[in-house]
Amino acid sequence: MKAMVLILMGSDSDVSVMEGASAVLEEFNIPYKMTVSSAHRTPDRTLKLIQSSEKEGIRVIIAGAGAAAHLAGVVASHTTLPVIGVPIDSSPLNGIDALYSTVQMPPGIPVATMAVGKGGAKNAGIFAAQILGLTDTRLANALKEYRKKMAAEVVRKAKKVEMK
Ligand code: RP5
Repeated sequence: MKAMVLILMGSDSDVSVMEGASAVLEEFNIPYKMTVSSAHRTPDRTLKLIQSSEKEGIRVIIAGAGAAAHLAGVVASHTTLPVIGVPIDSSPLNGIDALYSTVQMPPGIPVATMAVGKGGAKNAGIFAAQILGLTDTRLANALKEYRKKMAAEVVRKAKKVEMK
């Protein structure tokens, strides 16, 4: 099946975090591609990936990076596809650097910035599913079910805590 989401990350050292996004896409049966490209170390590769993604029919791009994280912003500057940014806590500043670099985009070039780290990557997958769900009833219904299951799980856990 043709990929609908591209997951990019700045380094292979980001993969354990970004798997939070790919796991969600798999759960919702959304075809995706995942690769490494750095805004700083491989700027040409990053541009080529964005250009080929547009041609291949990718609908959403998720970009995760740590440190002076410019990947999501650079990707957004080259495309009008929605870009979801995941700041990664991989540097001595524990992701505060990546958060500021990703979230503080200049007016005109938005990046939908998620929380720092694995939780943010998971939310990036869900947010991509929500975007695709706007034009896909099956997916929209699956997202509603996902919420219901999550709520049921909280109640189950609450009961366990109350029994203690
Ligand atoms: C960023 O620098 C990457 O996204 C990664 O989070 C961080 C460290 O990269 P490596 O030195 O591990 O390749 O560009």
